[in-house]
Amino acid sequence: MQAPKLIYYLLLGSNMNDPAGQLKLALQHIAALPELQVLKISSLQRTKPYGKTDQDDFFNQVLKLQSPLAPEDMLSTLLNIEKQMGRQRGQKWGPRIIDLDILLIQDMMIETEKLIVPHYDLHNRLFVLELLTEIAPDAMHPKLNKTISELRQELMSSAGGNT
Ligand code: PH2
Ligand code: MG
Ligand code: MG
Repeated sequence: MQAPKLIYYLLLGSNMNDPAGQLKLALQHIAALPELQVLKISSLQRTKPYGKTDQDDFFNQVLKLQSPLAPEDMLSTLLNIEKQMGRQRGQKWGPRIIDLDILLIQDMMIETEKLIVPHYDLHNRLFVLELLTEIAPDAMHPKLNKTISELRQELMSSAGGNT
């Protein structure tokens, strides 16, 4: 029997060595895998560094994928692409050549040592909500019980916005 397919939303990020080029390369890696089917692609945006602000601007993009891979297998597939692209594991918030994060997997809620879904901080990051709103405004955040566009509205009207 074939494994049921899951819908994944991923965040691509880079702020080193031609970040826009790194995102294109990451997308090629993803599209080349037969078990990953790219359904939608957001625009590619230059974003101010969130968190540790004394580093170069990032480029970010969000993808919608369909895949029979289980969440842990998707995670290792993404980590493997990061490794192939030369990612070094340094400081948690430091510059990175590529970061491939799982944002949402349908209405799944996962909290293991390796993986937290929905992404633990997605509702606090305006650049993530802006990009997700382009391709999934009505997707539900299963833990907060709000849609992506509601979360974006909320964050924009809250004091501080992107801080
Ligand atoms: N990723 C981080 C920390 N800060 N800032 C932006 N603009 N984009 C990112 O992808 C990003 C960040 C940790 O993964
Ligand atoms: Mg990240
Ligand atoms: Mg990551």
